[in-house]
Amino acid sequence: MEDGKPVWAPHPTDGFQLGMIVDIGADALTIEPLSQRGKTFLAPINQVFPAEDDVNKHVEDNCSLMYLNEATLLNNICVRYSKDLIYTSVANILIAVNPYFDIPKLYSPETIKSYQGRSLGTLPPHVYAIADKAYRDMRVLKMSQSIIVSGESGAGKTENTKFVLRYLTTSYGTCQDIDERIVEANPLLEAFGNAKTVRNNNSSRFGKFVEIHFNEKNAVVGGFVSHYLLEKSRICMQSTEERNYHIFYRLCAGASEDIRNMLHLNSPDNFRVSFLVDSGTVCLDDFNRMVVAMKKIGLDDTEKLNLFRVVSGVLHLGNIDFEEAGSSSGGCILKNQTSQTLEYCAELLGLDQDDLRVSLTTRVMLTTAGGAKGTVIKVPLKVEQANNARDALAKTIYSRLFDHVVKRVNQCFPFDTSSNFIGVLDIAGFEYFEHNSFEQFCINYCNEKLQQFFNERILKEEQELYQKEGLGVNEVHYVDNQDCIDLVEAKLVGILDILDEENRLPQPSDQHFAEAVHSKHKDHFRLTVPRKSKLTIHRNLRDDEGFIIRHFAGAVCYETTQFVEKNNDALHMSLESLVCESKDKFVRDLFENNSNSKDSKQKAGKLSFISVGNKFKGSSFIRCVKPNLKMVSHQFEGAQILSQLQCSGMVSVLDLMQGGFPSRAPFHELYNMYKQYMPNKLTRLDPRLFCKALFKALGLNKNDYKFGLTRVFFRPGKFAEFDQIMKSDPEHLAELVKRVNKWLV
Ligand code: AD9
Ligand code: MG
Repeated sequence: MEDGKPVWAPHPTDGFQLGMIVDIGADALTIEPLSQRGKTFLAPINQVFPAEDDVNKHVEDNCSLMYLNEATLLNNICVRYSKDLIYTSVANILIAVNPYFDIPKLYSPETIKSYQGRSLGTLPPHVYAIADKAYRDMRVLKMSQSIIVSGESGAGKTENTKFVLRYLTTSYGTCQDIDERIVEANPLLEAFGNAKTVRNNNSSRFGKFVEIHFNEKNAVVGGFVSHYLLEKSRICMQSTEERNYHIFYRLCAGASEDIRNMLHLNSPDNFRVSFLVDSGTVCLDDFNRMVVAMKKIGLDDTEKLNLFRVVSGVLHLGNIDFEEAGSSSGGCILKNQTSQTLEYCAELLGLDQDDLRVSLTTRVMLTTAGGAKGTVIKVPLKVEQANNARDALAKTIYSRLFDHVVKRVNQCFPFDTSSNFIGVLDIAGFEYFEHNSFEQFCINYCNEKLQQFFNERILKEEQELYQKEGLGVNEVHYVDNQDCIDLVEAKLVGILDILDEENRLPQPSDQHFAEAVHSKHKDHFRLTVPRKSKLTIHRNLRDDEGFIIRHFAGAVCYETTQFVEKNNDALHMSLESLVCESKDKFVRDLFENNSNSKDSKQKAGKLSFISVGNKFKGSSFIRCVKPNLKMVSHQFEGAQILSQLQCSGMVSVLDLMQGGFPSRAPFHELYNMYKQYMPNKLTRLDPRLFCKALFKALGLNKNDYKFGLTRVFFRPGKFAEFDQIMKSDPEHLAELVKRVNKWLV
């Protein structure tokens, strides 16, 4: 950064603002904003970045900017977004800003055609360019590929995933039917796995990995979907202005009268406030769209009714309420004994009414007391315990149903053999809210693993590019996050194992768990006690109420209340055997493979595909960005976009790239940029020689740049320095030309 040149300095809402450095202190700079001359403010040195000469210029790949830093990245994305150019790349990583409106022709069949077979970088950045790269790499390298789509809720992950799937199936599919099914599986999965939240009206509450399989001729033969971490708590409780899974409302509003009578459904308003709060408006079209999708993927009426029946059963289950029994037993009974709720619920789930009532209000225990070892006794449950039992049952049934939907979807695009596949991962990005619980802990752990994968890949790609271009540079240094991953997943001492251990205690408690975490990791760099920490703004928690983890994307304070319960979502014995012995075969089958995984690492969504990461030769990354919280078009909220770039690891990737040669310019571009300043003799050379001669004459420091086969690579900031020399005063330039001439002789 030099005197008299504008810099990017922090701005509370825009992220960055242009300003001039007017004074340099020990660790802060005094900045005068360009927009408010005469006023100054202080900014930490590490948050002030050099700006490009022309801040209105935009580039398709951020690496062709003279300065690659978080401020120029944000500005470039902003300038492009204002022109409805939502895709931008940073080397091979695609950044996608959600436009919140349909940009004409952006996804048209013509656009699809235009990207087929074209190398990355030859056309403007697009999700199709990434999809085609994956396809071509798969074909050439004969290796499966993955595309990892991430971003916060509402950033456009699911939409971009769908564009990738549609692109691949329409471009490289053969059999109409399978292609259509792969695309049509989405409305069905979304009906059962998506819900309206404050962040997104159609928020996916599960992660998925969709594989498109190809035969040896590289044509689509089938697909496979894996899912992770369905949010179960939503089934029984939703935050204000949020809703339960779409299917509940659609079924109540859209099903024919016959079906509604059969399932004893009236309107969503008749259901328990805590299961279906805010019924909102339900569009009939949504139901019809879902039914069409079911038909297209081959579900017959029986199967459809099976799904509807269980959903209704869960709804009626939610209507069951308890009150104190009023006897000395301390137990509870069903409220409103006259209502038919219990009857309906039992009927729909194929259970015996009395068995269901007993199982909800008592639990079976084996006593070991008084020598009468192994005696079975029925312990009455308190109201709260019965509520918990009911909720646990609802959650278990619904999540089993969701497993079934995914399994069923997979049956509709089967394949016998496949040579390779392209997998697309659509999973929630790094999250931190005012209150963070077990769900955020699991998501962030996943993201921590993904970040490691991301870093390793990008690092590798950088190194491969350097190698391909013959740079003779192999090392790029960066900070890795293995210590954070270990903190969570290490054997015995990792937080997940500590939690499992807690679950095995006779009287597990959240407090004891939190204390155990702190005592096992007293001086861990990544872990802090909430009370003492200056790391983040959070509620005042005691050590036994939570912990703070310093993630790659920032510090998050987790409140540990309910960690134990959420980790152990097993049903109590009597409920478990009740549903396993349902008279309804469909319900029974849902519980067939009853290997309810007790391993928290699996539950936390340890992404199996990462563990088999070596199977993939290549991975592409799409980082989705949400432009504003209002979910409207044409509004760019810089500061919160900057924070998303940090959370998605983009900023740390910029840091990683700074360890190498982040700015690149092809020879012909440099030639075109500077030929006007150079003598004719030089411009007659081909672009590569032109550049060689020029750099030689300038006497640039050899460590600052490298010549590759097709382009020049610059150390951070050196491209701009070079540019400045080239555009310096005429006297200097004349001197330069003389030197070039001398060198050419
Ligand atoms: V969540 O983590 O599942 O809550 P996503 O998946 O990141 O979230 P989603 O893809 O569902 O977000 O996008 C949210 C909404 O933004 C969509 O329903 C569309 O209305 C809108 N959207 C997203 N991408 C595009 C786009 N490329 N063009 C137009 C878009 N609209
Ligand atoms: Mg989604």
